[in-house]
Amino acid sequence: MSQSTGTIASEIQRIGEPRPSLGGRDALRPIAVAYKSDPVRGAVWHEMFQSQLPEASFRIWPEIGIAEEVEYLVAWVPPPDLESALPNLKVLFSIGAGIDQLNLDAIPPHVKVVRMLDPDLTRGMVEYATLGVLALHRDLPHFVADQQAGRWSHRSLHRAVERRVGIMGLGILGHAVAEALQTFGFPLRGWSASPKTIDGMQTFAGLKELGAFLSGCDILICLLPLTDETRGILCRATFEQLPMGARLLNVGRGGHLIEDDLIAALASGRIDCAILDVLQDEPPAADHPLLRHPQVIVTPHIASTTLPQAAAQRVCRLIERHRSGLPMEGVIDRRRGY
Ligand code: NDP
Ligand code: OXD
Repeated sequence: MSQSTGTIASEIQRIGEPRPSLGGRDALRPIAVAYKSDPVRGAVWHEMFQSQLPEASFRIWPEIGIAEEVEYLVAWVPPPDLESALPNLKVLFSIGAGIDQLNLDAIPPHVKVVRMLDPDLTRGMVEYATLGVLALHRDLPHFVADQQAGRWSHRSLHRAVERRVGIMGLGILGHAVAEALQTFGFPLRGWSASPKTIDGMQTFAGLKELGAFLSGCDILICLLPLTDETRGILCRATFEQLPMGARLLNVGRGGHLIEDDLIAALASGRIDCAILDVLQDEPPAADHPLLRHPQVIVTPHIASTTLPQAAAQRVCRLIERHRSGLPMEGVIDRRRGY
């Protein structure tokens, strides 16, 4: 399967590239990097910086020393008063692949925002999405419910070639998931913002083609970023355009799904069963109706994650590129919001 834009392969290649030499004025300037996230993972980041970018002073929040020196921030969520807290910030590295947790309006326009692209994160998502699609295809949510109720009941087997799988979001993750699913023989289709040509996959783009896309999804996977355009996209109107008894895998964000609409669609049979890795509120309340729903399997936002070693190594290489005036991969487009 090939795509017109370079994705994972080019990412892996770039991480392995030799370190660019730091030239010009920047070579002499000390590098101060602040880290504001889980401190246990932060200790691993610190060690990696010591070995990978020893010239950098790595500071774990809130012990960041002289704030004016900090030009790079690694964070899941930056401080709300970012502009005054780090007045000389140049780059904000998000620890996540998604950046919907950031308030872009509060980040000064000259600060570049870079999301996490990581081959291990992609591999993790491929594993989870494959697991989820096979589980939905083979009726696992029903068998789990049967077991819990002490029932032993058979269901008829469907061939993968009879189960059409549709992926919303054909970015780094959606494309990698499509490649993996192709080996099982599922007919694949995908939907993105801009038109794409991908071997072995029927593609659709934009709201105009959403209905045509949905009408052929027996299993729908959501791998979209959460933006103003995609918030609440998994709603009644969307479910009504799916074939009756379709199945849903949400590995995007909880904000994509209108949870009450899913509960209604499960009750009406419009949606047969679902696997959700993300929910509106994380963690959800203990009595959240989807947690105990017999047609739903929920996992606690673990589909994939970045290992701190690889993430830190990646950020070291990106800082070197930035200081050498080279472009960095993963810089988000603020206008699009992803
Ligand atoms: P990318 O930015 O590489 O890809 C996003 C894709 O979504 C692109 O194909 C884009 O279209 C498409 N898209 C965006 N907006 C729209 C829209 N309005 N209509 C149609 N298509 C749209 O993202 P990734 O693949 O790296 O990641 C996707 C998401 O996965 C993340 O944003 C995050 O929310 C989620 N995620 C979840 C994890 C988990 O553990 N559950 C872990 C990591 C990520 P186009 O190509 O035309 O731009
Ligand atoms: C991410 C996530 O976006 O963990 O990286 O969901």
